[in-house]
This record gives sequence, C-alpha cells and structure tokens, in this order.
Amino acid sequence: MKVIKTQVGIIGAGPAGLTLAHWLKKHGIESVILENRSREYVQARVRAGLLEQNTVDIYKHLGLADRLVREGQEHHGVYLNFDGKRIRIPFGELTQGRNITIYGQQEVVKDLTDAWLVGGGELYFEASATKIEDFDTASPKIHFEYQGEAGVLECDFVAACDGFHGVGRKTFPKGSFNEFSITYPFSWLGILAHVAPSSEELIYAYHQNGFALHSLRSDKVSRLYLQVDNDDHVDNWSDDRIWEELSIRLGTEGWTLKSGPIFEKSITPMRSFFTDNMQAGRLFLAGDAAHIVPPTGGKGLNLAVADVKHLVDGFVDFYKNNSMKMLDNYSTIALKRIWRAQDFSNFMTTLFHKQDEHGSFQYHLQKAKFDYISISKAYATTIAENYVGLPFEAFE
Ligand code: FAS
Ligand code: PHB
Repeated sequence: MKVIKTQVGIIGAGPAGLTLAHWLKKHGIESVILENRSREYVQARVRAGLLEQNTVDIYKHLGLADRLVREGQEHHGVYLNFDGKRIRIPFGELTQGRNITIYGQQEVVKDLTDAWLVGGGELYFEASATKIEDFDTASPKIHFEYQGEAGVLECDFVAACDGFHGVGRKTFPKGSFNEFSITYPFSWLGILAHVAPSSEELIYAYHQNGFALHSLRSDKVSRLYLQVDNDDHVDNWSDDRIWEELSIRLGTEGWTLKSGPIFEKSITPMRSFFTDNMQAGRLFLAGDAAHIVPPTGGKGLNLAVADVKHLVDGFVDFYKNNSMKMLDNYSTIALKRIWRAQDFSNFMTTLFHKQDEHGSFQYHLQKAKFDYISISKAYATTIAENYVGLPFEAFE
C-alpha cells in the first residue's frame, strides 16, 4: 500500500486544483495532487477561453502569467448581435479599466502543470481517488488507485477540485446540502478552426436559427459555437453546414465571417447547477465540483479560481492562527459570487438563445432586453461589470 502524507490533499489537476496547489505553496503550505487522467489528456482538453480581470491578476500575483501575458489577447469590449443588429459594450470604459483576456484553458493548465512539476511539486497522473474517509476528523484520508496499486493520501484537509463527476461532492453526507439545477433544452456545438478571427472582439448573437458565438484562440485560430438540439450529433454537421449557419447567425451589414479548416468539433450540454454547501468537516469543494454554469457568461474557470482564493484565505488562517473561522465560513463567502455568476450566466443564456418560436412573446421579451441595452448606459454597465467579473471587495 502506497502511503503519502501532506497538509492539503488535492483531487483534480484542473484550473481549481492546480491554482490551489501553487497558491498554498506561496504561503509555505504543502499539498499533493491526484489526477485520474494522463498529463497529455488533461493538457489537450478543449474548454474555456475567457479569463476575467481577477483571474489574470491572480496568475500575475502567483508568477504564473508570463505566457498568458505574452500570448493571451486582452479585450476591452464585446459585440452583442440581435436579429443582425450589432452593438458594442465597451467594458474597459464602463468599469474603470477592467478587461478580459482570451487564453485557452488548456494553455492555463499546461503553464500551471509545467511550473508545478519544474518546481518539484508532487502530482500523480492516472491516480484515481476512489474514497474519502475521516473527513469529520483532524486526519482525513484519500484512498486512490495508482499503477494498479491501492494507495492512501493522509492529510489535514481534502480539497475536492474534481469537477462535476468527481468523488468529492458524492462524499457529502445526505441532508447536509441542497442541490439546485436547470438543464437547458439546447446544447453548444463548438469548433476550433485554422482561420484568422473575423472580429477583434467576441460576438454573441441571437438569431431566429439559434445562438452563435464568435471567439478566438490566436490570430490564426478561431473558436466558434452554435446552438443545437440536445439530441443532435456532430456527424449531422458538415464543415460547410457549420460555416453557412455561423455566417447566417452572426451576420450583420458590412461584415463577413471568414471560414477555414475545422480541426476540433464537439457538442456540450448546457446546465446551471450548484450545491449550497461546499464544506463537510475537513473536506472542501471548489470549482465545477460544486457548481456548473452555462458557458454563455464565460464564468466556469473564473469561478473555480475565485473559490480557490477564498479557500487559500481559510487554509492560511488555519496554519497561521490555528483558527477554523474562515474555513467554516468558506461556503457562505464563496456562494455570494457563485449566485452572482449563476444569475449572469442564466441571463446571457436566456437572452441570446432561441427558446421559443420567432415572433413569440418570449422572443419579444428577449428583443426588449436587447433594445434596452442598446439605449441604456446603466444596463450596459451592469453587463460590463458582470462580464469582466466583480472585484473581490464587492462581496466583502
Ligand atoms: P475540471 O473539470 O477542469 O478539473 C477537474 C479534474 O479532476 C479533471 O482533470 C478530472 O480528470 C479530475 N478528476 C475527476 N475525478 C477524479 C478522481 N476521482 N480522482 C482524480 N482526479 C479526478 N468556463 C469559462 O470560464 N469560460 C468558457 O469559455 C468555458 N467554456 C467551456 C466550454 C466547454 C466545452 C466546457 C465543458 C466547459 C467550459 N467552461 C468554460 C467551464 C470549464 O472551464 C470549467 O468551469 C473548469 O474546467 C472548472 O475547473 P475545475 O473545477 O478545475 O474542474
Ligand atoms: C471561448 O473562447 O471558448 C468562450 C468565450 C466566451 C464564452 C464561452 C466560451 O462565453
């Protein structure tokens, strides 16, 4: 039996787990990461692409932002399209200089993994956490499978950063939490293509054929999404059909969408989910393990990093002051931002997706919202400050 000892046992080498490990190290707190997938798989997994101001500031603070700053694209605004009418939200102006940066999640995961291993950090790939024990005592244990052998990670605390399908949330005692969820009646078909972006900023579009999003990964690679039915399949979507539909849905006068070879295609279901309790004794949830938001607000990765900020504050309070006060308040603190992000992500999703017949009452409600955004600086500012992410002080 392989036995490992540390202060904080971390399950999952996604953005939450890796950011936590680095931030604890900065405070001299030890941790070990267990990740059930291979390094290649985790670093190639195509997901998020939008980093809030807070997230970029945190990676700069941790000394992990060199490539992000060099290769990421900072945006000062976003385009919103409705029935072919396009407006711009200049969030840099409306939020006193807070912006977003477009930088692929797999690049973030690569940078943090490389820096962790080069710095001598302990991370076991293809090590699957199977059971979490004694989390209601001062010495919880994580049982795991590694190279065909059983192992146990003995620690002071367990941070389950193991995503929606992980073992962490499933370990919570029945009745110690409430779950809230919405499953949307549509999904996203996402593509990566070798073509220069057709817009220097993102474009979110409502069209009677459905939602579309123009995003990017570099000046040679575009990232785009289409609303499709939940039972749809990528085989139904030829490259020509995808480009034709994107061109129609994102269209506006005097603008053309450039097309090119598509090298990645996948369909993602859309849901809003969260649990109202992220602590069970010395077991803590962070990131997708505790909450899922539809990607229309670009919040998933950023919420995971925000959870970690509050968790680090708690662990530092424990190891410095031998106090559980901040850790016992972690759920309450983290949930304030989670609710905000749940509301904003739902707002963006219901505003820009086709939910009912074109011309229906629902359609006119969406159009009324868009028309108001077009004429109201106050409304545009609300969207801007939510989109770039509210500063941590806002919730204190
Ligand atoms: P992750 O799921 O990233 O990481 C959890 C890790 O735990 C995984 O590596 C998993 O292999 C591991 N694990 C699970 N069970 C384990 C076990 N038992 N033992 C060991 N390891 C285990 N968010 C945005 O902010 N912007 C976007 O643009 C955006 N687009 C998205 C597009 C798609 C297609 C998807 C699916 C998600 C998108 N998201 C977006 C959300 C996404 O970025 C998540 O919020 C983010 O990955 C959350 O990070 P973690 O909480 O670290 O979870
Ligand atoms: C992306 O670039 O992948 C992206 C950007 C913004 C979103 C969702 C996805 O809202």
